[in-house]
Amino acid sequence: MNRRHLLLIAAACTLAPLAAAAHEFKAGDLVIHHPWARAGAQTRPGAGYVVIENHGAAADRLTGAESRIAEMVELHTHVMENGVAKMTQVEAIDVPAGGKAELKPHGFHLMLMGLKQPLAEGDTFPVTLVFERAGKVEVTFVTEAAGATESAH
Ligand SMILES: [Cu+2]
Repeated sequence: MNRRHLLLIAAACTLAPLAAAAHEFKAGDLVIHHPWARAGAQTRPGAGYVVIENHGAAADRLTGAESRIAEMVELHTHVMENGVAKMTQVEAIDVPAGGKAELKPHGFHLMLMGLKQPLAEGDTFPVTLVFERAGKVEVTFVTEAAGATESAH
């Protein structure tokens, strides 16, 4: 992460250490809203969701992510195959100029592979999002209830 992003995040971060509290992060033209994950066992991959707005005139792309709580973080989407919804890995998720990328249940998501700890409701953990233009942006995910299909936020 470069110095400019660090300063912007420090200035913009209104993170409250409460589950489901609204929080957002800014990096250049991007505003990253309420990163959250669904609670679950350590033995299964975890899913992470976030909305990324692009207020700039240039398109960006989310090309990867990493977190110290997972061996690997993949970008996934759902596709229908013979009438069955399946997850599949994607190389990048577009964040169009003046638009947004929505990572949400049944759509694009981060898949936290090889969890080093269970995802417990109320916990927070850091994830570094990697963008083609904006570079690396560290955000804090909040873990919400196992049955959550939408963020409580
Ligand atoms: Cu997945």
